[in-house]
Amino acid sequence: MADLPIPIFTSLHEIYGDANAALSQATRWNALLEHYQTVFGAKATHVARAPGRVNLIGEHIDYALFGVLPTAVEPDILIALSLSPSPGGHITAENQDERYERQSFAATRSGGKWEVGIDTSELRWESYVKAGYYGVLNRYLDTDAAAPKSINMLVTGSVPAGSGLSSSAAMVVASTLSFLVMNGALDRVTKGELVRLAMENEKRVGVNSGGMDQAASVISTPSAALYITFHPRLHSSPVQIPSTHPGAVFVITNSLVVSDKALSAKVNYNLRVVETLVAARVLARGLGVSVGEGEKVTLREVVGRWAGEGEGEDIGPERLETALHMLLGETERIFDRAEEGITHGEMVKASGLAEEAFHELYLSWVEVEATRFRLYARTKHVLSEALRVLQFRRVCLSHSTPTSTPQVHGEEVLRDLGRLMNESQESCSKLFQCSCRELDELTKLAREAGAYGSRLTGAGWGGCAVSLVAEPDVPAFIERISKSFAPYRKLSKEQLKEAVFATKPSSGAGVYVVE
Ligand code: NG1
Ligand code: MG
Repeated sequence: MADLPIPIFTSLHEIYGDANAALSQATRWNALLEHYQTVFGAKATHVARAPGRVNLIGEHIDYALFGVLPTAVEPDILIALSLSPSPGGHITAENQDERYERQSFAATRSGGKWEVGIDTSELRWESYVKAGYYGVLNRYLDTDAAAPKSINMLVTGSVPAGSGLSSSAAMVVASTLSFLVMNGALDRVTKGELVRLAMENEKRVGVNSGGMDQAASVISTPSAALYITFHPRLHSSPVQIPSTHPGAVFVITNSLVVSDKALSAKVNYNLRVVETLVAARVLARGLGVSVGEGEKVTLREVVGRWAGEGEGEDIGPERLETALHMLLGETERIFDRAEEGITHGEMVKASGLAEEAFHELYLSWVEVEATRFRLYARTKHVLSEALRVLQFRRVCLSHSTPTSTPQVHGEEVLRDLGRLMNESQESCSKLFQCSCRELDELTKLAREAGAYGSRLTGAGWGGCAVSLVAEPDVPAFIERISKSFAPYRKLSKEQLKEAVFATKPSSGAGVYVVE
């Protein structure tokens, strides 16, 4: 799937998967195109679209290179575009959301590179646009070439920011696509390359994320979720959610706590990235798996090497599952299990590296802030969560055709999937500490409202939960949760619809050509 070209869309039906969804989106698209003409006095020629995603299971394990199971959702970022007649590679970016001011900028050449002036000291909306620009300029345009094209852009988004539905990745993917298409470079890029480019681009805004969001936003199709693996290279395969009886639906509920991941990265996201990387080295040491002195090995690689995986090889889901089962026991022996975590000094010692080498490898490229490091708990989460992804996938695959699922088993399948989701929430909350009070409460209330399973989705520390609900129960579920979760009681009907909604998988990113 990663080798495919970027789709060029000519109808909304192709994008949203069915006629009803296309119809309900058409108003928004038309409003965007009309607004574009009012703002820029010319018609948009293209619209770059990138969807948000919901991760069904597999949280905070993509940067440890374990497989995850997300699907793109209908909410998306749209960027209407046309070339501007002004010379000099001038970009004007306007956002339909009035909180975000109009921005103008141009690329400059310095030391054989293009620069666009991304300000990472604060979270600015245009940084995501600039991040896309930076990557396209430096990868696809020669520094000695004539100036890049001048472009007018109008952005609109229906992915709530800071909600764990990956608005940031959708922004970066959409902006990367915009600059590719307007500079005539779209046909030089495959889906896989767009994922890699968008990953690099997003890192420029300050979060050392894995590749799940960009891959889900780019590679998804309306027909299935994706099992995405990153080791030894990016790979994805569709996973059909079982067509049980009753049918299953994933419902998103927003905790309404906004998590400013980029701003608090040094005490949460980036700290977890460092903790899991150091944990991989400690685990390798305890298992007698060899790791190069300056190698930033990941947990997935350590597990693979321990299980006899060759260089560039993938042992596959079955052998990986067995290895994870066995290793979960080993962690008790290898790690210091102190509840409160270990100190910096103890962590360096456990790594087997000298202080200076440790600093260079794990701390010199990232800013983190902590007095204690919980390597044991983080490892336990990552390995058990990786195992749950494989189990979730296995349940789906063994019930993927209606004929292979006798109707009486429908409930059992949903119970199995739900249980894995609940265990994931428990692990995120207790071991990885990426939940928050509101998400713990919301997922508990979701189960009480009839969900088979409920868990936070995305980075956590706020944002959304995803719940597995039997299709006929969805209206009753929404009704109950809107009464029981206190913050929902003060929302208007419209606001509630944005905070709680059933998701449909949608197609991945692409460019719509305005006729
Ligand atoms: P969110 O917070 O939804 O953007 C982040 C990371 C993912 C992944 C998840 C946790 C970014 C762009 N994405 O997702 O790569 O690590 O957290 O599973 O930061
Ligand atoms: Mg994000």
